[in-house]
Amino acid sequence: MSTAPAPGQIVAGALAPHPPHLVYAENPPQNEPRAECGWEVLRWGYERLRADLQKKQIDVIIVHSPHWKTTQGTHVLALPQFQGLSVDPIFPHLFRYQYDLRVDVELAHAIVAEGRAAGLELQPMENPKFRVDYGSIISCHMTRPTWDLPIVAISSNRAHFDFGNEVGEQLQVRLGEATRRAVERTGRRALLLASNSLSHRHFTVEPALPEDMTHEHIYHHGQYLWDMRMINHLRAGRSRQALAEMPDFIDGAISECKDGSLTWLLSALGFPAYPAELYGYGTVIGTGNAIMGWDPARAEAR
Ligand code: 2XP
Ligand code: FE2
Repeated sequence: MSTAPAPGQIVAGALAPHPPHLVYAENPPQNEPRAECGWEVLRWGYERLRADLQKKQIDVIIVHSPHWKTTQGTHVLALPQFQGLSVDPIFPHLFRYQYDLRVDVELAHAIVAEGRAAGLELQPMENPKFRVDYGSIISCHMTRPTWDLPIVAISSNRAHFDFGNEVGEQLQVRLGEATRRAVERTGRRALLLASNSLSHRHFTVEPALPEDMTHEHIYHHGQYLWDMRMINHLRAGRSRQALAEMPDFIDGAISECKDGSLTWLLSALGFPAYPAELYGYGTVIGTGNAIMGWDPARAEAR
């Protein structure tokens, strides 16, 4: 059944991690390297997420990425179009991707304005030569490979790193609220993506064939336990408990949540008390990746 949500709301949210390996293994025309296979369980998870999102009317995707790291507050893409070649600095043999994307500039400015009104430091990114980060590109590609929707990309500021996890978390909660207000004010039906992995300890040696799945496995039992703990909270609708444990999770699992994307998403969604859908969990070079979705309409129907 197709749903037609009223304008001015977040129609879905997803935890949409960005290992470049997933795009590599999909072999899309935009990416130069070719793969035989790999990380299927995660890629099938994305397939199921995409199928659920197809049932929704969505005007725009807002993505918050750990790999656009800004030190002077939060930046937001704010020109109508960006194009270029995105090369993963750690995995240039897996990800060399030609991107050409459209931005919802009005919504971008609304996020900047709402964030500033809440006392946050925000800047619109208006340099036409700016190279969009690979985290934003990969999460958007895996969620919506047709690129038929405009996006708004939001940077991760360095507050967790510079001032501590608690300060960083507070800022991301406020940024999430400001994002929600901007969506409501502009009348958009928005899909929000948090681009981060969960546990994040990497292998230090890559196999000769990157997609050789005989090498892929959980790196560390303690990190796995942390991932399961957070996933169980979110699947049970305990997002406030997940938030409460986030500073310890970040340290215990060396988590990419340290860049704030998941906290921003949970805050924008109003800290869901309804269950998240788990579409897939798997490791990529040992890091823990969960693909999860929040559907506010499903929660209302309960
Ligand atoms: O190192 C990172 O942050 C990456 N995005 C690449 C690799 C695997 C992630 O899970
Ligand atoms: Fe990453």
